[in-house]
Amino acid sequence: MELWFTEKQTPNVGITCKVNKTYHTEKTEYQEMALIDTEQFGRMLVLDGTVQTTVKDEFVYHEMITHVPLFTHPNPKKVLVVGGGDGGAIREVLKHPSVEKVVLVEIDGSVVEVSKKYLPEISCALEDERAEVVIADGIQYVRDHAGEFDVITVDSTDPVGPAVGLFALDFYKSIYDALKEDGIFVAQTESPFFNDDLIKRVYKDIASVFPIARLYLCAIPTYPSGLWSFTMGSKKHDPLETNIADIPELNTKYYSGRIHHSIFALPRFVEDLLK
Ligand code: AG3
Repeated sequence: MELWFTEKQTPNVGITCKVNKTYHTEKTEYQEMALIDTEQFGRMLVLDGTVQTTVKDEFVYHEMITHVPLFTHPNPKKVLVVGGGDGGAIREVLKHPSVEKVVLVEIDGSVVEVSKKYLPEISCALEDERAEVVIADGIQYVRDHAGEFDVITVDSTDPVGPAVGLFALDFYKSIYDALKEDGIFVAQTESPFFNDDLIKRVYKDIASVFPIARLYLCAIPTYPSGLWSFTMGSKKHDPLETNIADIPELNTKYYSGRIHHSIFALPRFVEDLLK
């Protein structure tokens, strides 16, 4: 018998994947979680019915949420990842030799445990000695750590349920305060096709808090519409001024020095959202 999983990305569109095996399902304190093996994308983490990451395409998201801010900053030493309990962002952050410490603050300890068990290629760096995993509310953690970080990335779920507060103006203000004087912040900000109102609002809020606000795009096949956005707020360093000749080759599959500038060239309809 064939089994298929569908994420209803909007009330009218879905992505459907053939399932080879269900490794784990759980109702955690915060959400419903499933870890399945799909024929097309390999093992997949699903939270509240939405695809979080898959073994086949996770590299795009995790490289792009980390290397863009980390190479915009001249010397990132202390990094915070809010959310991202699968550890993929941490793995990429730790490719930077300048990084002395990366803190992961994830609200749902079960996501970390299941990722360690079933997604070793994504979660491997959670055990690194430069990584600290804190199971706590990211909003409170950020409030309690003023002036500490060079880079903060917000690797959240969609802006529903536990993640709503991670897309709020007040949160961006406390992120600003948690950064050092030349700190940089990036958040995942959904699809310009399906979440245009959110992108408009978030960009406006981030631009009201940070002197430099930039949005960039990449292609992620398992996320709604396949075109995904990240929004950066920076106190001092502009990613458009990064000297890309200085960017070394890391072991990456999507990010490169060439792409560091090109991702900020936006399609007209996305440019219009930022006006
Ligand atoms: N966090 C962003 C997932 C958003 C996907 N949305 C959806 N499928 N509706 C990904 C976590 C990876 N570390």
